[in-house]
Amino acid sequence: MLKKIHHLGIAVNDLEQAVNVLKEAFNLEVGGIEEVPSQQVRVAFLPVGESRLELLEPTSEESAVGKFLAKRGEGFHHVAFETDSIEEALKLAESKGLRLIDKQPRPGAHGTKVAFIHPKSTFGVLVELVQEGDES
Ligand code: CMX
Repeated sequence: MLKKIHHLGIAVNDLEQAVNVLKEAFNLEVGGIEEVPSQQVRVAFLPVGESRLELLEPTSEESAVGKFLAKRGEGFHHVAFETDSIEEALKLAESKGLRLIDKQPRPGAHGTKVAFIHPKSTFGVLVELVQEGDES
């Protein structure tokens, strides 16, 4: 049901600075920068083979990423798994006792559908499920 690691999310204080460092140090392309108002973040995607890094900078201290940075500082924030059927993947995870943050998928960046699973039920790692849309 899961196809691959879609991306790894990294929380940063300064998006442009982080993009430049990783782009130059690892000779990566930058797939695009966009604001996701519903999550109160600005994000940049840097493709790495079939997967990518997602750098996340909060636009509000009260956002999920803003609170994460205040508490833990910059670093690994979440792993995102790509699935063909996000509804089925959510149903399975819930049936096995995982704590869903999103019971229903919601719109993510680049026309995707996304849903999060609480890190307390997945060994301290925040998990995102992603289903690609037609635009991505
Ligand atoms: N990874 C691991 N643990 C995390 C975490 C993360 N990314 N974010 C928070 N936690 C930990 C907290 O440190 C806290 O741990 P302790 O209780 O041991 O101190 C615990 O989870 C619960 O924290 P909380 O105070 O109850 O809840 P928060 O208000 O910090 O919210 C979470 C945590 C995961 C529910 C919230 O961040 C959330 O809903 N995340 C999903 C949405 C999201 O992360 N969006 C940003 C990405 C958007 C994108 O990719 O476009």
